[in-house]
Amino acid sequence: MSSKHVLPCLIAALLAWAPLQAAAKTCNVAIDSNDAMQFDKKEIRIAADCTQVKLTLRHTGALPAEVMGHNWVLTTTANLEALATAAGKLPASSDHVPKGDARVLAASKVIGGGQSTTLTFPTSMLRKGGDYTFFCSVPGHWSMMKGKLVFG
Ligand SMILES: [Cu+2]
Repeated sequence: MSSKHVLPCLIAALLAWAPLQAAAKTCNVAIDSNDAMQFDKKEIRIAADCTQVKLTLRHTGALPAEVMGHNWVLTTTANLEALATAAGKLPASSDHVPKGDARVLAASKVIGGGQSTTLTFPTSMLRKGGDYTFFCSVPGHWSMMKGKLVFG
């Protein structure tokens, strides 16, 4: 091969290789919460090709965080009750999320009426077809504020 063919060959090789790399794709999700201790969604679907989720939690109510604060926590449905119970015993300063707890797959801070918060998490720790539940871990809220997260 002559040297003038080296560069085109190199470019062709790179182009052929590029699609083999997993394309990063951030998927946006929004969920609202309110003064009536409710989320506006019972299910969140994440497409299988999303490598990352950017979730925005809004609080459309007017009550302050100390009275009617909400967060968004993701866990497996199997761990829901134990995690919600443990989180509910934590002080407000912790955002009701136990630090370093492997059962917490993703968690936002607690917000009050008129506020919003965004969190980003990778889908690499989710299994396609796995059974996941999102909930609000503010004490007493999870029985009303929960839903399914479906990946895949
Ligand atoms: Cu709540």
